[in-house]
Amino acid sequence: SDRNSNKNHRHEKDSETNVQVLLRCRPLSDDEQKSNVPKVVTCNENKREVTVMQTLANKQIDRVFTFDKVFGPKAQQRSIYDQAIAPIVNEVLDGFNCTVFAYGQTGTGKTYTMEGGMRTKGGDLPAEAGVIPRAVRQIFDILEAQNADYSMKVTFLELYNEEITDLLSPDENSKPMEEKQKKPINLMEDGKGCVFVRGLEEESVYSVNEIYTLLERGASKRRTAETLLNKRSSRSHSVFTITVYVKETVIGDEELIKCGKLNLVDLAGSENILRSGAREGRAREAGEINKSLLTLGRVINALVEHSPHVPYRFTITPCSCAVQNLKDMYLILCMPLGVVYCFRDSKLTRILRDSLGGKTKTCIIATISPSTYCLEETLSTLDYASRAKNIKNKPEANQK
Ligand code: ADP
Ligand code: ZZD
Repeated sequence: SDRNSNKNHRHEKDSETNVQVLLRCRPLSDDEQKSNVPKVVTCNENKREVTVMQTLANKQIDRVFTFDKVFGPKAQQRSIYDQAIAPIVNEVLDGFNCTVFAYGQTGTGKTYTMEGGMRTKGGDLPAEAGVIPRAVRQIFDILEAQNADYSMKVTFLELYNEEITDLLSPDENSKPMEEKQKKPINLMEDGKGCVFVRGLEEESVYSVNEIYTLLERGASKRRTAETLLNKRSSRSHSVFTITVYVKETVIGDEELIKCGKLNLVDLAGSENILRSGAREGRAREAGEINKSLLTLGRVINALVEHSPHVPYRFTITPCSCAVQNLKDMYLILCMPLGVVYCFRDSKLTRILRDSLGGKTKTCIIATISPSTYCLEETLSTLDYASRAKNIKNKPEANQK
């Protein structure tokens, strides 16, 4: 019936699009294979289904989930990119803002999917290259084929404990610790409520190799931070943003600049949601978070079913943030992690507000492991990703 009403109200709803949700299951690692770790996940790419085998009270109960696209353990980086991401990048060049999130438990392939394996010598893309280097390549290829008049900027940041690190700022490793001048990075809001990151290195880039060199800087900077604080990457988010400006040739004197932005986000491990609270001796709060999760689930269902009574008035611990309107709901729904981190005032949601407020095309890549030892987290990822399928955005092209 939802479909029908969409058709009948075309004039109102025709620019609405659902958030795209893709599911990727990684293969068992060599070690897991050697020790015969049982697999509990099977993927049917044609039917776009993932089946999880679960044994409850000696009975096998299968759970089946459907997504916009499903990529099994054999799926190559290139095929995921070509099928799911390339169309999004085309939209960026048409002047839309697009955001791709990787969401999932640590070790399931978020970074592998977004960044990929090592860079090789020469300009060619390695087969292991992930979404970021492929998107960079595609954007340049298209602009060059069109002989377009364009300019481009990239930023790359890491968010850890509500603190932003600029992954592109010039290397300060040569200086002793005391002399390292940390440039303050702040979130600022302009008069129109647009959020921008002040103090972030914004590099204008002119070639694929130039961006790859910047990525190298970012990757090594992150590795340095990682050795200083173990396991940082599982608890931090990274956001790589490309902004493209293309000059349109218009008949007559008018000059239009089309602007598109692509955010590629590698979220913190989803397992941090509930465990971190308990581990830090906040078990009581963890219980409250659970309660909030349930309430959040009810809100989502009400929204999805267009129920007249939406129980908006709930609070999220530990930050106690009441969701007051639909826009805020989007922020939280677009990012399941949001239940703990991402409220109106979290930095991640503020940075991405522009992209999550409804005008952006959003794609979530949920990553899972096939191993029986990950079963619980896998089900939680699948549940969240399934719910995210129901979020609607209303993309609008930018024009300057
Ligand atoms: P996460 O970012 O979710 O913590 P990683 O991207 O670091 O996970 O992946 C964990 C390990 O599994 C890495 O060694 C990575 O190379 C490997 N891996 C993940 N996904 C795949 C895949 N689809 N194919 C092959 N190896 C993978
Ligand atoms: N995942 C690798 C980086 C890591 O954690 O080190 S792969 C891609 C996107 C963002 C940052 C780095 C990369 C990456 C890379 C590897 C080594 C040196 C520089 C950059 C990469 C992979 C393939 C093509 C281009 C860049």
